Amino acid sequence: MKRVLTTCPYCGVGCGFYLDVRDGRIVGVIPSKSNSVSKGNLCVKGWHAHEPVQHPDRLKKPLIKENGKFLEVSWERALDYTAKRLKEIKDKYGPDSLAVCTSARCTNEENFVMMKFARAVLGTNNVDHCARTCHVPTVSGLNQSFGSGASTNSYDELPQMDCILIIGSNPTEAHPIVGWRVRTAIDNGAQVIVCDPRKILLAESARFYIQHYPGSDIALINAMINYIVANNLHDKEFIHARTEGFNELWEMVKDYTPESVKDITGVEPELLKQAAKLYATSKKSCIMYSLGITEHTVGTDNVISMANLAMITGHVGKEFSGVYPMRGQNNVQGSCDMGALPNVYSGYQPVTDEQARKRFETAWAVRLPSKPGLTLTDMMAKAIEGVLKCFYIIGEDQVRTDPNTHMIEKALKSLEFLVIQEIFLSETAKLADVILPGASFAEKDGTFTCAERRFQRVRKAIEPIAGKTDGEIICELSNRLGYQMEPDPKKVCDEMASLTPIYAGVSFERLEENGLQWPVPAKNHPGTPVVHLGKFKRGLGKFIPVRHRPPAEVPDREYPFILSTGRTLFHYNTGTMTRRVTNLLREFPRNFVQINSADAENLGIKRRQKVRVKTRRGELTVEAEVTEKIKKGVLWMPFHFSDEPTNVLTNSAFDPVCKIGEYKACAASISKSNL
Ligand SMILES: Nc1nc2c(c(=O)[nH]1)N[C@H]1C(S)=C(S)[C@@H](COP(=O)(O)OP(=O)(O)OC[C@H]3O[C@@H](n4cnc5c(=O)[nH]c(N)nc54)[C@H](O)[C@@H]3O)O[C@H]1N2
Ligand SMILES: Nc1nc2c(c(=O)[nH]1)N[C@H]1C(S)=C(S)[C@@H](COP(=O)(O)OP(=O)(O)OC[C@H]3O[C@@H](n4cnc5c(=O)[nH]c(N)nc54)[C@H](O)[C@@H]3O)O[C@H]1N2
Ligand code: SF4
Ligand SMILES: [Mo]
Repeated sequence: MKRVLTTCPYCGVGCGFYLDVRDGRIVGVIPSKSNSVSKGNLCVKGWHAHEPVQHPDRLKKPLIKENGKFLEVSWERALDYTAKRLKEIKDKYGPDSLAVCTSARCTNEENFVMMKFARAVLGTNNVDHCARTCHVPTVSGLNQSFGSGASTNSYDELPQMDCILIIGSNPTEAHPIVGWRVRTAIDNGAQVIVCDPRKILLAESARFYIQHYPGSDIALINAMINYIVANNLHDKEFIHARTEGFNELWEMVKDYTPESVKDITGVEPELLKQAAKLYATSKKSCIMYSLGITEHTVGTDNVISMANLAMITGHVGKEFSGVYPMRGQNNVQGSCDMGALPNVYSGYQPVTDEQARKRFETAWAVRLPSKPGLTLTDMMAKAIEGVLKCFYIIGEDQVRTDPNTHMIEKALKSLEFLVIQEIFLSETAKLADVILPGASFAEKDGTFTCAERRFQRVRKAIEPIAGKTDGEIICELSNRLGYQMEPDPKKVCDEMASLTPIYAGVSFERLEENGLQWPVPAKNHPGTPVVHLGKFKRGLGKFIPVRHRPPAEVPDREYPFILSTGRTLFHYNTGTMTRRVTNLLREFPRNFVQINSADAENLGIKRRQKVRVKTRRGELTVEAEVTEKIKKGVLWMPFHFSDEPTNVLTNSAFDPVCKIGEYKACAASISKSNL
């Protein structure tokens, strides 16, 4: 028997475990006690992480669509055909008629290779990935405030905090092992403030639970800042020494008193004041936020208001403080870091920066495009317009996960050529012209970077089930297009480090034990658990005044509810993997909608009754979960169920700065269904 130490392929926490391999098959998962992130713990998804890997539904052969039907073909034929079509489209319409989407489920090395493929081989900066639907406001927001768009502090500090403000984040379900750290903090005496339209599990043990309306976070935070400054609870010394723009912020938040925002937020002023006071006056306070903050048309501004609150109280730029954006996918931090974004190379070096571009051009011996590419959001729009002709997508199921499914299907059907590299036949894969079967985390070497900026090793336990890793597939296509690329993960990691100053000290050898937290600017640098110590990355931290703006769609007579969406503990995103694990499927076999008991009573809706949820974009019949836990006037649904796809309902209105869709608030109606 072989025991292979690796990193969990699901959420951004980054737990470590061993895969037990017997006769070429993985037979079990054993938590790693020495892993500094998980310390011997795993959540239920981690414990079952090997099951989807060997599921009979795995794609094992390349497929080409002919006359509407998929035919199994050899690798040679699939790769030759794909390379030929990519070249034809590039020659006919130019490089910017092609786009690639990388995968936050894949390794850093695969993301680096894919962004290199887009830029150096296809000749376009049209490269993006699911951060666009997730934490891209964190990158655009924190970057403006602090100069760097990642978590400021580390998981290990959490158990010693005095106060944790959790806003729009549900760690016990979405980041369970971080949720466990928060519980440890509570056991150690920390006071928790939860701000969430749903009474999540941690709200039960919170000192203050604020149940505000979805989409009212800026008003809520501005009113907290107002109360803190008006009552002289701000950190004047920190503001003076380390920030700029305080007067502008204060001028603006003067309008946001706890009393004046009550109608917008639905929160009693006294509760808001007490919570603000607790956060401001606790010695070791931090903020933890996630998609309740980012997935809005005001996502970037929401994130900026997190930074404003942290800086006004001096709770950032030191140990036991900070802003924790809980990054979602196992490697979404890494995909961003590797430059799988339309405007930057690895390490957030702008494609418009001539020096950076020259460095990559020299290393890669090609001319690179200098104009930033399209975001995922714009790619879909350009496909519908007929400008984008070809899309090569790795490990992402946009048909189920992008907002407004009908529009996404229309976009993908408008393309001349769609290539999907997947491990399962996802809904998006069904629309492909070619499907290239990729390899799961258990079949490859590489690294993932978790939400505390930690690079960790991923190690191969079994041979790729379909014969090739994702990195190998990309490189074989590249070679066919006349540009030699090397898939060996170790060499790719070295190349990445040599081109990226903030990861210059990263190498496979140095990641053996417990990984490394970036920045790691040199081979002898120990990594950085806390960033912005003494000085922000941008110099002075910047207060940016942001005003409340309502969601793109607000309730009206026809659609009187606010619909929000998100996650449950047992399933992961589209559920392509977790719905193939019997124990997980048993917990939640189908979709549902949460509705407040009083609203349900008014509409005569009973527990588990079938209801019809409708928005301007579509409708869905699901079971009702009648509960006290959700705010009156709000509905909530998960999006894990392919057969009952929640995103036919959601709104694709987007944040103008970073183009994230508004998954967390749209107008909806609900009624009893006679189905
Ligand atoms: N089990 C499981 N874990 C996962 C995932 C999964 O699918 N399943 N997905 C991973 C990914 S990709 C991500 S990005 C993370 C996401 O992790 P989270 O962001 O923590 O998960 P969500 O359930 O999307 O949303 C968090 C909370 O936001 C609240 N919320 C909704 N609207 C608002 C609002 O307007 N304001 C505020 N303040 N709160 C609001 C919701 O009620 C919910 O409790 O989870 C990761 N981990
Ligand atoms: N309504 C609603 N919709 C949402 C959200 C929400 O809160 N509400 N959240 C959004 C967020 S935060 C995110 S991150 C997106 C996630 O959206 P997606 O990234 O589309 O969701 P995943 O289920 O993670 O899908 C990834 C796909 O990758 C495949 N895969 C896994 N590992 C590998 C691999 O190693 N190689 C290859 N080639 N393929 C692999 C899986 O089979 C799966 O089909 O969903 C977004 N959609
Ligand atoms: S908390 Fe996240 S990383 Fe850890 S075992 Fe669960 S899904 Fe995997
Ligand atoms: Mo995400």
